[in-house]
Amino acid sequence: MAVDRGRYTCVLPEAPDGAAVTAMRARELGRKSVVVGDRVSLVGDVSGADGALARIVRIAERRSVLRRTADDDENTAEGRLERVVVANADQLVIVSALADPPPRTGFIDRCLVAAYDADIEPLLCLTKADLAGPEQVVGYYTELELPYVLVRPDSDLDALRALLAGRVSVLVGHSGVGKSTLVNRLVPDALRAVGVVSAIGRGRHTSTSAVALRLPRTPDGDGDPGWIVDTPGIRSFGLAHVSAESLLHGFPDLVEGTVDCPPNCPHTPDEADCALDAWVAAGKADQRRLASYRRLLASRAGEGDPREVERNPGDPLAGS
Ligand SMILES: Nc1nc2c(ncn2[C@@H]2O[C@H](COP(=O)(O)OP(=O)(O)OP(=O)(O)O)[C@@H](O)[C@H]2O)c(=O)[nH]1
Ligand SMILES: [Mg+2]
Repeated sequence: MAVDRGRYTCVLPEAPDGAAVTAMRARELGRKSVVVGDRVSLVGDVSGADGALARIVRIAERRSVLRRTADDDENTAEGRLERVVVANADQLVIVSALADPPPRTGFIDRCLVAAYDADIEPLLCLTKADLAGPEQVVGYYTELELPYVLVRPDSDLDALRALLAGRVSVLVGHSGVGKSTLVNRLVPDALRAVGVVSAIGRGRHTSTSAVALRLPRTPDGDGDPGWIVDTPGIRSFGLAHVSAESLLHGFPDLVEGTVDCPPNCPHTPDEADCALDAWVAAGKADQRRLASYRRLLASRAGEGDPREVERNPGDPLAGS
C-alpha cells in the first residue's frame, strides 16, 4: 500500500480490514524494487502488532506496470531514469483541474500514451468544475470517446464510484489539481494532506509519496468497491521508455490516418508524404491532436522542451 524509507506497508488479503503489516525487503530480492500495488509474499511477524516487522521475500508477476521517465530523451541521464509509478493498476485516472491550475492537454495526451502503452484503461477526471466549464477540454477529445467525469465540491461521486468499483485505479496529475481532496471524499478516513493553491504556492507538492487505499463499501453496493492510489503531483510525464511507434497508440484518432503513409513514415511535419495532414484536413481528427503528437515525437528525439507551453502561445491549453 505504501513505501516509506525502506519500510513497506502491506495488507493481507485474508484480513482485509485488519491491521496493516510493516515489512522490509529481504536480501534475496536483490535489486528488484517493490512498488505500491505490488503483490508480495511475506515471512516473519505478520501480526501487524506494534513494532512487528515482516520481510518481503517475493514479488508476484505484475499484471501491469505504469512507468514514467524524468525526461523524454532516452539518450540523457534523466531519460534513462525510469520510475515505476504503480504496479497492477487497471485504470489510470488522469486528474486535471478545469482552472487553478489550468488544464494542459499536452500533459493529458502524455498520460494517455503511458496508459495505452501499459495496457491500463484511461479515465479523465476533470476537477474544479465549479470554477470553469469542461467544454474546451472535452471538445479536444471528441474523436477519442475518452470516458470522463466532472467533479465539483458539492457533486455526488456515484458515477465515479461505479467506474472505480472492482479495480485498482491510480490517480495522476499536476500538483494542486485536487487528487488528495478527491481521495479524502472517496475514502473518508484516508486523511490525506491537502494543499493550498495560490500564485505562490503553485508547484508546491503536498503529497510526497504514493499510497493505495481500499474504497469503502457503499450501502447498496455489492462486490469489491476497488482500490485507489493517490500519487504526488508531477510536473511532466516523461515518455523516454515508449518507442516512437508506440507513441501513436496514444492517439487512436490518428492511427487510421497513417494507413496511407509511405512505408516507415516518421509522421514528422517535414515528411511531405505523411498522410496525417490530409487526414486532419479531411476533418477526421483535430489539428491540435496532430500537433500534440508531433510535439511528442520531436521531444522524444531530443528536439523539444517537454514544457512547450511557451512555444504555443496560440493554444493556451496545449502545454504539458
Ligand atoms: N474550487 C475547488 N477547489 C478544489 C477542488 N478540489 C480541490 N480543490 C482545492 O485544490 C487545492 C489542492 O488540492 P489537493 O487535493 O491538495 O491537490 P493534489 O492534486 O493532491 O496536489 P499534490 O498532492 O501537490 O499533487 C486544495 O486547496 C483544495 O481545496 C474543487 O473541486 N473545486
Ligand atoms: Mg495530494
